[in-house]
Amino acid sequence: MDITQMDYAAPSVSFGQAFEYPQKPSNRPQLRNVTVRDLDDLIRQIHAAFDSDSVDVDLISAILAAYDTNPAHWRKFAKFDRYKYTRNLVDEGNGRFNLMLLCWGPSQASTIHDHTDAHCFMKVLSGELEEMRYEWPEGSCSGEGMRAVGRTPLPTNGVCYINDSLGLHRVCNPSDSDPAVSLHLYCPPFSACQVFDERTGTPSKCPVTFYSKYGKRVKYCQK
Ligand code: 2CO
Ligand code: FE2
Repeated sequence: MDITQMDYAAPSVSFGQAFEYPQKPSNRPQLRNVTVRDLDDLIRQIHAAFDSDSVDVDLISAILAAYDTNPAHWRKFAKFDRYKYTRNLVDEGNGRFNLMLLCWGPSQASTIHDHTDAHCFMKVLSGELEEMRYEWPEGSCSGEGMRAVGRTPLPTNGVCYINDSLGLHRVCNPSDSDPAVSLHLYCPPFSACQVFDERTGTPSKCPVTFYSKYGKRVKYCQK
């Protein structure tokens, strides 16, 4: 049996003093009983969860779900723009993942996009978001409209996961008065993705840029 698949929980029957439980050979957190104190603890636990060759989607989702949002933890990263939602880098995950805050003004929305073969986890930290899922368009320029396959409201503290095999999505802040903030983890990091025209399904490439890094506004030079 693969040792990484063993169950490390205490057995329900007692074997007496002599029995020793098998020890997990890493600092990786366990799926059961995940508790998260604050954003620093969340980041520490996510790093520990990535201390492995594989990505454990259930474990990362459980760690994100266990964090009870508190603006005092993440306010310094939350920067809004009046015209477009922003990406604000929080942690570069030793090159394995990017963790960022996305700040959504009232009614701001993404385009329909893919995730460049990466895992995408998101957790709502403030306000509410809505995810609309789509099928991949048939052929690259089918001329057919995009097919929506699900709409999921994401309340504060809600967690959601997507990758390209599950489809495409558009995320929006459905409120026309309140802002929203979400925490996103992309593994591996990517600097461009495909966006899709909802009417035709036509894809185009779009850069994935940061509005701020570690709380400091990034200035991009205009050529
Ligand atoms: N992936 C989008 C972006 O980084 C946000 S939607 O949630 O994955 O712009
Ligand atoms: Fe996305």
